[in-house]
Amino acid sequence: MRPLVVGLMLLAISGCSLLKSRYAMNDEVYAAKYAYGAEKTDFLGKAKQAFDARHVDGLGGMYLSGGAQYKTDAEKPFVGGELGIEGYPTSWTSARASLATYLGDDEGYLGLDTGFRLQTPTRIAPFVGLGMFHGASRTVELADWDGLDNDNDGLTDERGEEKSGVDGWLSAVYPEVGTHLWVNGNWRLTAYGRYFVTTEGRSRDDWLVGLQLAAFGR
Ligand SMILES: [Ca+2]
Ligand SMILES: [Ca+2]
Repeated sequence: MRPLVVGLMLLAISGCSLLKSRYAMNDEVYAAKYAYGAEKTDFLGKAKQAFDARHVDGLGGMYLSGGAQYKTDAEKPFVGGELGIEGYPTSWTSARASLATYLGDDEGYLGLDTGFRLQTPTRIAPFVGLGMFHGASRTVELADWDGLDNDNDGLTDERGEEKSGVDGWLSAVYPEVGTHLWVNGNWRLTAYGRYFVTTEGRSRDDWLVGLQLAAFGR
């Protein structure tokens, strides 16, 4: 229920501000610059205030993001999620760091994801970036042969018994492409594609596409 309410609120907020040419008046820098809006007939002025996002210089915020690997075959795709922070040292660069997790069929990874992006200082902002993930891996495997009650259910080596363990490390680097949309002065929606190149070998390299929702402030 709560996600639905939040979603509807976001939709309402974005619906309102998407129709405004002075979309970012809730940001003090933008608001100061466009305190006096362009005249109704000043189409260039209107367009400028509708697309200008140079106010993002110096913003910092938090984000949630989630994505899934794009697979054409029947193999179960990786899904991933992040909770992180992102900041704009300049209006056209941003850097981010997050706690990230990636889950596969019988393995999972938890670690640190970092990256930076180059983007246009505009309301709709295409970007390119580079990121890295380093994390520990947890795998689940069959353990119906080792003489141990691995899952503590009182039965030893029952059919299908499994064990899990932190057994390794995954590192990945990825080029990233995507587009941001500034809903208003501090909410930003992002769609991205990342091409993961991991220490698991080239056969596991693949595109991961996802969405990111970020809230910024000064
Ligand atoms: Ca057992
Ligand atoms: Ca066992």
